[in-house]
Amino acid sequence: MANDLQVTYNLEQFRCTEEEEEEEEKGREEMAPGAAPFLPTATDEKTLRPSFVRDEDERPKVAYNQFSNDIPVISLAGIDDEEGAGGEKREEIRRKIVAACEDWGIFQVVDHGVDAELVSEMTRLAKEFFALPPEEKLRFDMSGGKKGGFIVSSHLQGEAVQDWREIVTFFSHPVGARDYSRWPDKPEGWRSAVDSYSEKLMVLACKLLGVLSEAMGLEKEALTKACVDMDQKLVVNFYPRCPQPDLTLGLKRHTDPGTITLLYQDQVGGLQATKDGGKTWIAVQPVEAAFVVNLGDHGHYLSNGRFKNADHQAVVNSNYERLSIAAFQNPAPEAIVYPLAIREGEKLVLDEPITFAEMYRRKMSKDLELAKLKKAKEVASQHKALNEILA
Ligand SMILES: O=C(O)CCC(=O)C(=O)O
Repeated sequence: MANDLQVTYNLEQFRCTEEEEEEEEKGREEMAPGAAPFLPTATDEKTLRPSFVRDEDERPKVAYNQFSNDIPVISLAGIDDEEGAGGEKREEIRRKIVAACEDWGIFQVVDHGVDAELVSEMTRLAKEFFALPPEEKLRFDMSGGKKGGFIVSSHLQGEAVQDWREIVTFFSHPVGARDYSRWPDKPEGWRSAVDSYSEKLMVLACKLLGVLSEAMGLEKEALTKACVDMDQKLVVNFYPRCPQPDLTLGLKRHTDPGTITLLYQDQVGGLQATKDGGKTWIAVQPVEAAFVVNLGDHGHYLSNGRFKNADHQAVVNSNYERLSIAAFQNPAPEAIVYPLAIREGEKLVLDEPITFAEMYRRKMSKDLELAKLKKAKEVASQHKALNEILA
């Protein structure tokens, strides 16, 4: 299962260590020393800039709106029922969630208890923010490893290609570590909407982790406790219309490093998942008022690989802009990553207990190695082609 980590992860998803921030900073500086960043929302260029053009093997294979029904939509009505009277509902929910986690590591939930008005307020405010002039958004520029704010794409050291998106990141939990100076103050009301959204999503995440804990034969709080003081990061993704969507991605293929991610997406479509390392893809059907739930690497390891870590990406299109809001529920950096339940006949997916910070560091360096290897292969094949021409 360790090779599930072969996919790339975007740095904005995690409360990173100082060392990682330095790496990120270096990466950004290498990309554009001192230059004003290019904003995809602020251009009507008819062709993509080379920095956004992906290698052929990474380009979209399925259209943004060629939807599949493979990912189950699960009603959470009855999730709070206790054992005994009414407990069958919770049991049924658990069964469906487990089946989805063993299959794709992805499912959608409805009847989840998060107020539809709050979600629509969040999306309204987010859209208004991304429509602001560049200088307003760049007041909250997150580059240089700042703890939250606005940024274009994501750019890891060693990663050559940019994602076609703009994002705002709020480090929302632990609450005591919030830095409100990094939370955009426009449009009016956004901070307080984010505040409420963060709380509601934290509650929902804990409920889902409760169900998964029980499915692993553990007490309801086991997964939450394994996160120590659970982190939450909200990332608002805005994918502008793209002039050449076949050549690029809104967000490159990755698994999330944390425990679970709750993703709200609008009705446009763009989220895609793969089970075979990116050879084939399905486009997740947007469902009104649903959250997409993705299992992350931490959840995958704690279940000893029983639950898949969702391998996914976002594609863009030339017809519509798209908005999604991800709530990344991560363990604290010092939380120990090691299987909590091992079923008969299973081999351990980890050799030793490690901290989440260490798990993340290994993931990053593996990604970096893979990026370098890919680059080296490309150069070798270019040399070969040149030699053949010159021969
Ligand atoms: O926008 C999407 O559909 C995917 C977002 C995502 O995977 C992420 O933010 O990590």
